[in-house]
Amino acid sequence: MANLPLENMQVSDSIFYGLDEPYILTAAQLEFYQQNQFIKLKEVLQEEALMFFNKCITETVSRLDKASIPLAERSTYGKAFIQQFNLWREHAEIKKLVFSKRLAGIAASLMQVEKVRLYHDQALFKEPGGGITPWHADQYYWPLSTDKTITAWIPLQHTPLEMGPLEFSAGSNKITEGRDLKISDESEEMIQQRLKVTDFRHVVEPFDAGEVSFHSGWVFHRAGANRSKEIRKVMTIIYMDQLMTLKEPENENQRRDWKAWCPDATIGNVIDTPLNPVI
Ligand SMILES: O=C(O)CCC(=O)C(=O)O
Repeated sequence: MANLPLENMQVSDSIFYGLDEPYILTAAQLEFYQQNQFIKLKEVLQEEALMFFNKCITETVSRLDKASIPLAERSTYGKAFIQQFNLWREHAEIKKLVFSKRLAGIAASLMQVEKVRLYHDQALFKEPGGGITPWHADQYYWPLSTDKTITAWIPLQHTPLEMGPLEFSAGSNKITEGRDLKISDESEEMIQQRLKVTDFRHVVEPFDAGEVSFHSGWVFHRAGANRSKEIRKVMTIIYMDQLMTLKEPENENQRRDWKAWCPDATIGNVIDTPLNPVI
């Protein structure tokens, strides 16, 4: 595993202890998640930790990113963000964030499971001028047998509206129409129309530094374009119930995900592989 030089970066040990300190959720917060299938939580990460991981993750994404296609020539999906995966395997410090017991504890409490297992992580960097992330539900991509899945969306800086923070359609996991759509112009249009018909609240808010959101695999979400001059840097960690089993893939994307995130897993069995540790 490469340990990149983090020049001039003095960090106190407290940021690493902080990663494992419990974050106590109130009964009202747990109830909110049950109702809406997403939640935004403030002060999950300290400012110093955020600056440190911003630097580690930025360096790692720059090292791995080979795509140099100009924005204008990319598809809607390609314009939405630069994407790099499983950074925990690339950098020892990033592994500490991905394996944070504080984040995993929140995920387990919200999903009401005893422990969570890692599905994978991904960095999502929306460039200045980068386009929208169309409406979608993540679980369309996942060959996972239950809905006990959750993503921690961790902005690595304060994220005002003009940068394109994550937006949620509160409680929209209740509708099944649109679940079969991959991220595309079609998903943006069809899901937007469907969500308008029902009274789901569309939540569009900035994120403070240190604020983290959690959303379930079937809740619809999107993000606006990045109209700022800065890159919108986000790290995500995708967790599943430790007892999650692999299902027969239902589309090509699920087959691809199986190969990429849990190639040693077998259909019908718990996804207990070296790439999917319990945290
Ligand atoms: O960061 C974005 O623009 C979209 C993120 C997303 O869809 C997700 O984390 O599930």
